[in-house]
Amino acid sequence: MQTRRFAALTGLAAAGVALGVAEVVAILTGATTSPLVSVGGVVIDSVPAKVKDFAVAVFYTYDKLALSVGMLIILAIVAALIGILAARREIWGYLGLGGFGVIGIVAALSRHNAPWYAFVPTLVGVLAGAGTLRWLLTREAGDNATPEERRSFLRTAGYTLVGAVVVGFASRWWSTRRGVEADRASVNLPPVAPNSVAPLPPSADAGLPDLSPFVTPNQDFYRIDTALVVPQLTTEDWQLRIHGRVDKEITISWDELLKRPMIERYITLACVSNEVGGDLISNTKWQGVRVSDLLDEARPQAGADQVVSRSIDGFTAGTPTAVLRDGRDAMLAIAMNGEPLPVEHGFPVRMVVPGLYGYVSATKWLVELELSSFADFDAYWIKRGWAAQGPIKTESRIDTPRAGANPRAGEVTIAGVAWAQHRGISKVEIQVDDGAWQTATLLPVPSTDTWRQWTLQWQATPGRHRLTVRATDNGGQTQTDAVAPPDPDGATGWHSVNVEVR
Ligand SMILES: Nc1nc2c(c(=O)[nH]1)N[C@H]1C(S)=C(S)[C@@H](COP(=O)(O)O)O[C@H]1N2
Ligand SMILES: [Mo]
Repeated sequence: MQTRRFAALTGLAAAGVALGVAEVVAILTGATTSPLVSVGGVVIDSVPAKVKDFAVAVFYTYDKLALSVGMLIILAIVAALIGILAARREIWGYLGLGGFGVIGIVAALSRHNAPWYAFVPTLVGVLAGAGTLRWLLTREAGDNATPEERRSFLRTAGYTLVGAVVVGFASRWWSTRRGVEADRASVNLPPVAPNSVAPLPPSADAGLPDLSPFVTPNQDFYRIDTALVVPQLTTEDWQLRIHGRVDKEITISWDELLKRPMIERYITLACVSNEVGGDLISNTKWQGVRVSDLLDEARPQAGADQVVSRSIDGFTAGTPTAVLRDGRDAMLAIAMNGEPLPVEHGFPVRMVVPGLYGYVSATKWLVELELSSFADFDAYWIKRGWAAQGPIKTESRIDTPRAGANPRAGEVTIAGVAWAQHRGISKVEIQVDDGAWQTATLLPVPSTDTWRQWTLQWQATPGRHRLTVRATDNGGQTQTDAVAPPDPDGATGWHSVNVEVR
């Protein structure tokens, strides 16, 4: 029994060294070639959409953290088994490590834009792991080992394992902080022309506790993406290629992008996965360059009805060319709230299109715009069954009082947000229990491209009450009460909260 535990520890230490060394080599040769990151990426891209919805539902946006932890647990179990097998017959240990290696190498080489040397980190890691296995097997304390020999082995193997894990995590952390964060800190945002500065009506925000602020602070902005580790793209390495069905292919660098006329706009971004009443929606002041200016230069050809925006990590979104050229402020954004884009929100450049869900428009770590057609190409989520067209649906949410709150009887402020990006909100109504719909007060907005706060004073009477909200957009469409799930093109229904007035 004791012996078996030692054997398991040997396996763990060997696998730990393999992965730790692979991490270090990957950081030196290009961080995405790491076996852990590439296998995780393959898993994310191949899990069925339903499983992913489930993961997001259970782990919220920590789904990728959950995946990493799950992968490490599975790896640890397999590594321990390899150690136990290796104690029986050494060759089994090397075969096991080799099997790991093959999976890591195939995954690394299959990733988008993988360099030819993507196999190197895994290969070096597996060799280091095999060496560690050999070395520990010779020291592994057998059944007739003395207590001192056992302790000595435990120390050696334990330190090896802990050392490998620490080195692996430290190098990953170091590469993130040093490279792209330093680059981001050194960005000087160019000024925005005075007539392009977004106006913000001073009273756009009621400033109520529990009511989502009109402008979401960057650190609170919702985050959704398929990236297991955030792509590390510096401004120096960044370039955008506009190609495909265009008369003139264009490639621009970061410096060239910054020389272009800059606009600033408040635009509310929403995720198609947002449930009724959910919080996968945020609003910020974006700074960037108009997409239409760049498209005009590239001159899309007839029939190129889809612009495929592609991220450095291979993610794609498909946006109607017509929408990008219809005069709305679709932008290549470089800043949120006056700061360079946070790395997890797409540094250095992402796309933002007023009125469309993120999955068909808001590509982060953007490096390509390819003119194509909807008939010819399905973007990332379309291949997985979501709708090719993703206009944001008219929706509204009650932020205060919160569900389950116990306000005092008397005057209670009901407040929340409503959105119908690019159409605008014209009316919000509240229903208490089965009463008549009451019209809420709408706060001013800078444009039709943002959400809109609303408030209503309610004379609350003691007891349980259900509050329901519905919005109407400027096109006269009232939010439907028909309940639909997010899949395939956005959830619908009315948001209700139950409260008990004291
Ligand atoms: N590169 C990349 N860009 C992406 C995604 C992604 O997975 N990868 N997800 C999209 C989706 S589904 C949404 S809702 C928005 C979310 O942007 P945020 O994380 O800045 O809120 O990014 C979009 N851009
Ligand atoms: Mo999304």
